[in-house]
Amino acid sequence: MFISFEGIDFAGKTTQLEKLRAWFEERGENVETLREPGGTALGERIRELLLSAAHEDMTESAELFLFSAARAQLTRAKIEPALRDGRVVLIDRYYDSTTAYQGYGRGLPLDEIEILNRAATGGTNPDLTFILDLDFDASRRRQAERDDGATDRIESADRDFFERVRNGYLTIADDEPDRARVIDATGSIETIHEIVVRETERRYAERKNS
Ligand code: Z5A
Repeated sequence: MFISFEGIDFAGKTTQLEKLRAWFEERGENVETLREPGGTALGERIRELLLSAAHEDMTESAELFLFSAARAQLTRAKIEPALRDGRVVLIDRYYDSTTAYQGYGRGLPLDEIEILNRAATGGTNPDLTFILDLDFDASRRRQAERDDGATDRIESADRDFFERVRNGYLTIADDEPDRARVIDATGSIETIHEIVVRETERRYAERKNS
């Protein structure tokens, strides 16, 4: 199975991914956990370029191509081999992040993004995507509780940007109800985990029977 976690920053993606990893491992599954951008040596270098505040002048299309390049590398080098080996792949962000952030957020043409997403992934799509839905104020409250207080290049965008991104995710979920499941990210960590597990079990059973 291939499962992605999406949502604005501080929605709790990493927290839920780790809990689902533990759940699969308790069931004897071999799990690969990955994140975007990153997950390969090249991808981690691209991540540094993308998030560094030193690149304030990065153009929107350069940003789009860098995210796509990191994804192409990760898909070929890690995701496809892991799926071929029968491992479960859990990923913190995948191509929906590009649709939400560069498409709905930055306003780049969605049809062009769709073509790039397909080229970068070669059609390797998640079986299931959890969209953790959180509003901007709640995200910033969680950020304020974080110790280091550091803000990367993308986190420093304004409220309107993050509201467009959030609404973009909700549109993706409306467009693809079979794959994408929206979860209210203000619930407790345990409540959200229970929803994630329930939905995963349902999809897991469907796949076994198909
Ligand atoms: N980006 C893009 O623009 N285009 C793309 O194609 C891709 C990415 C792939 C990557 O950032 C940035 O790149 C990101 C999108 C953009 N920018 N933004 N903004 P990243 O990978 O460094 O980080 P992130 O994914 O945005 O956020 P994060 O800080 O890793 O957040 P998270 O994984 O969603 O949350 P968390 O680490 O699990 O939890 C955050 C805190 O909240 C932590 O203290 C938790 O204990 C707490 N938490 C978690 N769940 C709860 C609940 N349920 N209640 C209360 N508190 C909670």
